[in-house]
Amino acid sequence: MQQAKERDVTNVDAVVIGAGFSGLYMLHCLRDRLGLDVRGFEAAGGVGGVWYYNRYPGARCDSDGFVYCYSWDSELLQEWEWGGKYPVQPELLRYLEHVADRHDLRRSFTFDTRVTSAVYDEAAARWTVTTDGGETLSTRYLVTGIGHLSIARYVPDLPGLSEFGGEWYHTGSWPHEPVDLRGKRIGVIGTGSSGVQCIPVVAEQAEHLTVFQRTPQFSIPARHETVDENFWRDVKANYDEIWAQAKVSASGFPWQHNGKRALEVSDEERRETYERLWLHGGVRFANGSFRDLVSDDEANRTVSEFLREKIREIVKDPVTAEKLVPRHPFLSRRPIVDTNYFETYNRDNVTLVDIRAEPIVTLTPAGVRTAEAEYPLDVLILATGFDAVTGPYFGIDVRGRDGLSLVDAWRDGPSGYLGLQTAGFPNLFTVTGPGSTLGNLPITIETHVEWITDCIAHLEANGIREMEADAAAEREWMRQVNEQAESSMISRADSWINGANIPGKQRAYVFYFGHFGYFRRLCAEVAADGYRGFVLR
Ligand code: N01
Repeated sequence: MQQAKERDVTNVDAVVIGAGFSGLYMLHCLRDRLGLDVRGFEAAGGVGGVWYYNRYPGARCDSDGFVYCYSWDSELLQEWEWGGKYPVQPELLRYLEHVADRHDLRRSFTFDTRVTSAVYDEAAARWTVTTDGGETLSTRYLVTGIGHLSIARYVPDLPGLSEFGGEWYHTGSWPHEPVDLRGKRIGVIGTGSSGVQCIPVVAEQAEHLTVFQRTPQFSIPARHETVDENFWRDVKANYDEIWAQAKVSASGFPWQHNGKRALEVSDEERRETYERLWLHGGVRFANGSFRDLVSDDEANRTVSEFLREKIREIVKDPVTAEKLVPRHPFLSRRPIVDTNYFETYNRDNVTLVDIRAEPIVTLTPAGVRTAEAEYPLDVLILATGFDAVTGPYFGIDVRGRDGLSLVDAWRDGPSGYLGLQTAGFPNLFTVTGPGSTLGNLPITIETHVEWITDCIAHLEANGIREMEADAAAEREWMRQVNEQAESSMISRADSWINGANIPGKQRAYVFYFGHFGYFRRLCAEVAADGYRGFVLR
């Protein structure tokens, strides 16, 4: 499609930022389904989003692979062969690269190019978008597909880091060339999903691994062996039903909780339920048992205690086991799925340092010095997470109506109406933006991408120039987001989910922790009701 150029400004219908799960599908929908003139920009050298950057040893998804993919390409669902229950990063990257090639998406993206600013021109009802490649575009619609944890990796202010004589890496921007860890003394700081995934793999290669843990975590074994050829045959034969179930489920997976409260059944039945799901493994343990684990303290205590016991059973040294037992409730942080995580602490070449009891004083040229000892290291791995949500958004200088900057608009915390738009920024759509659900992400992303596609088709067909969230509707939605979070376990712990992982960051609930199926239905109803809660002019 020919793009109009005026005085070095390229005019297009839509700009999509990001080439991960969100951006790839968004671009496909706008370009190939609506026939719009669309340009995509991606800061990385290729497609993949988080799967482009997170190449650390052991990186894999923690949603079951058979539903951690697009549902919209039914032929691909039949053709694609996942290597296992929870696909590894190279496989996920290959999948997204394959999707990009299969739908000829790369030609519409400019890679290695970051969008630096987006300024709304009210008179023209258009966005002026500039990139670090020196390009300026004028577009009617701007859509962000930048995720929550894309590139804003968090490196804590560790005293002496610049003095450290070895190599150090952050899991979220792992080098593309292999890092040889064999025979080396390695340290890992951080035991979130990234740390828990990489620690067992690193332990197998290291001469010695020292894990510096601030907060112990619950983690569920993946149990890769529970899927076999029959499982895959079954999945492929039943995909329609699988997606239908996932779309009405609580968190985007094709199963429901069992409908019961944890304390309404006998101790035996409760124990048997947890044991069965523990043997099944993976996220189903978190969202496939009793319905009140996330909302009721007493119910939650039963599952948290079950998991604490499992850690004590697996880890042979009782002192190490006790250090690994979390005090916060299960589900107050995002659930983690592991492959041999707790078992790793039974290895002779692994040491666990509880840095709350023995704080890190400084890094030295030779390693890490704590209040009690010196730990010599050749390599330090920081699995210390991300400046979530605001990190990726504030990396772009976004200015809406009356020059309002996104940084100012979100001074009290990120905000959005159904995660789709935020007041003051017309024709800016945010795929899984603030106020969206967080569960099995590909299906949440599809929900948003398809909604935005239908919405833009509606605006085009009806000659509507501008659309934005109504400020009052957005406030009311964020009130519900907060209320839901406050009444759930997620309010009982600090983490990236409420901004508490970054010192000095405004704490805020950004995600809707209610029922995913309800959220999908609500989005559809709002659209059917003439885009209730949005201003169209
Ligand atoms: O980051 P995190 P992550 N000194 O913020 C510790 C997704 N994900 O990259 O708990 C010492 O969870 C911090 O300690 P504490 C997934 O949604 C998905 O692991 O704050 N330690 C914590 O242990 C996940 O939830 C996959 O006390 C410090 C760790 O660093 C999200 O990404 C794979 C510290 C950070 O954990 C983030 O996970 C990986 C300091 N100064 C990630 N600062 C999939 O499989 C921080 N820590 C899809």
